[in-house]
Amino acid sequence: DAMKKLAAGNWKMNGNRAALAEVSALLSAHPAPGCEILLCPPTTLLAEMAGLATGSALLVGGQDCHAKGSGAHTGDISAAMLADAGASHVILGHSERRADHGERNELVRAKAEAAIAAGLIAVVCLGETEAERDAGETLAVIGAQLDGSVPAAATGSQLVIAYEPVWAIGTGRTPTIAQIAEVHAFLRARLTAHIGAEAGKTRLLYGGSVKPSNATEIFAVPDVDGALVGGASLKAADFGAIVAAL
Ligand code: G2H
Repeated sequence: DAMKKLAAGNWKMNGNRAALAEVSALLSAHPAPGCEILLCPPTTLLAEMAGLATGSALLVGGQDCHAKGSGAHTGDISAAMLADAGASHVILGHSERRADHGERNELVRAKAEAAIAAGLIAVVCLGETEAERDAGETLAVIGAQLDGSVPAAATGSQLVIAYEPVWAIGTGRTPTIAQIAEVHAFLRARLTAHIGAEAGKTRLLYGGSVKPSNATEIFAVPDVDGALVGGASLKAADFGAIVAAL
């Protein structure tokens, strides 16, 4: 597997300009040859973080974008604006956006199309709730999310897919290794049905309570090409340890 693994940090609605010191610490401690590191800060910090990351292995991304390129959409940010601020990626369809803002698959797909058109890599998130897992619906739910959220015309490297079981986000609970393996193998096959052999170039990330103590065993799972990390990406020591486990 020649694909570079990816450790992606999602700061969510956390961090201020003082927190950029964590980025400086990360850059000096972990040059990370052979893998990619991505941090997705709040939009207020994006341009300054991108400046710090210039010339390093660190990539910077947004946490959401609008489906349209510009216009009368107060408070929204376009994919082109993220790219202009130095972003290479944008997280889309995170379960917190789906829950807090009612984002449905069709909107996530439209945003992913806009992101790709602006030259960004779309990090599309999906995952089942606890009730859906308990009902045995996990693969049906995430299959439908993938079918609805992923642009049909994407190439493999324009996409990253993040599997984030909703019940594992910020809870300290994670699926078993076998459960992660089952879902990631399913996602690779389902993505192949959409975009063919290109799916072999798409990084499939696991997300949900990834931390230094569980990163090594999660990264060893077949078809896990990295992680989307929330809470543990806020501190350079923790995120650096996860990067080192790639
Ligand atoms: C899942 C993840 C990052 P955490 O949302 O997107 O967050 O690692 O805090 O569970």
